[in-house]
Amino acid sequence: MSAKKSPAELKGIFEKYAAKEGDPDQLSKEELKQLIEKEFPSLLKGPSSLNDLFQELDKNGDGEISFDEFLEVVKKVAQ
Ligand SMILES: [Ca+2]
Ligand SMILES: [Ca+2]
Repeated sequence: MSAKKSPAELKGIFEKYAAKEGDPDQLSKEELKQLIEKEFPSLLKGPSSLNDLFQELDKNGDGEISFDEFLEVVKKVAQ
């Protein structure tokens, strides 16, 4: 499976999971978990747990992941 996804695909993935609960433009920790497990499972095989990943991604500390913050995941996958 290629980790490379087009910007449109990424936006689609983000929106699909972000819309599950609460703010449809933000990923909660549970939504991020589902997204990572389904779309980027390789991220959880490394040393960082989901909690670490969430805290790292939530740059503004509001407890949710915006699309801009989500793009940091993509950079990690692309490395
Ligand atoms: Ca949400
Ligand atoms: Ca945030």
